[in-house]
Amino acid sequence: MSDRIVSWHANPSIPRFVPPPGAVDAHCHVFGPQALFPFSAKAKYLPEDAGPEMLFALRERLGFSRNVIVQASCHGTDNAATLNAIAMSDGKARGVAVVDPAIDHDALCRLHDGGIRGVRFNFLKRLVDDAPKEMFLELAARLPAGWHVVVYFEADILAELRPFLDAIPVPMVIDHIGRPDVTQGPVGPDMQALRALLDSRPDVHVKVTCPDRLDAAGPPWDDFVRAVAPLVADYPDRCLWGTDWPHPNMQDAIADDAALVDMIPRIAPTATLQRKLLIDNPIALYWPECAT
Ligand code: 0GY
Repeated sequence: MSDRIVSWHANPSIPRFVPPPGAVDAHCHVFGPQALFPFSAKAKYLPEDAGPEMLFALRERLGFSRNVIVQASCHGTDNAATLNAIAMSDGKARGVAVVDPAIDHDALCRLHDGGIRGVRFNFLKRLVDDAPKEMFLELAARLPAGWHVVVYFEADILAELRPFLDAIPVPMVIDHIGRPDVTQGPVGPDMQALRALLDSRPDVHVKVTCPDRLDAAGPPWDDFVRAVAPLVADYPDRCLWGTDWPHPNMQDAIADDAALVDMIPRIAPTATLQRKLLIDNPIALYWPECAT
């Protein structure tokens, strides 16, 4: 593989929007540092280091209180970098792991002790070699109590995935809105299919993240706002928000993280919606012992 990639803004601005105290960035990653935590031999991209100190400095700069660190595909199923970041966070981070579906109970318990509260099932072919549905379901049925499953897929395979998703026996979080075509607007086929999934059971949540990935028109990402604000209004208890820092694979359209934060009041215009999106909903999934 060639040169290591930088996919994040070197010097993000200060956002205009001030998150409420206690706000959670519920989707971010760490890369390495590689000297301590080598990338997977199966990694589909090779990033520069973006370690915990950088993540926590960004958290402070953007006005957030906690992070949910999602194991990035470049680290494969070795969660050491994610666990290291959680351990360095003074209790301000928890995580989502990517595991070999054959993982045993003791290893799951060790992940729990390290702050992991879910596993991610990734169906993007450009990121992972295989996604064994039967093995994922077997694993989902024996996750530690209180854990959930995070699923990453693109809208064009949602119909095909529905039997699998419907069979997941624990709460589920959909990454990046299930990657709809936001130019279809709030009631296009992609959003209708996602809403049908949300309507099918009460324990499906959705990350309303990544305008930079999903809205090819670029800032100010108006198509994203048009498609997503109604979803937040209609499912206020099911939505989560995150920066997606350090924005894997986004090196050709690097967003200022402050501009991403300033999207929050455009998709969640009231203080009540913002509190649910940034505090109540992520706290219930990742720090349930702190839920009020
Ligand atoms: C994201 C999205 C991407 C990458 C990963 O684990 C990953 O490498 O999730 C992507 O390339 O779409 O959530 O960061």
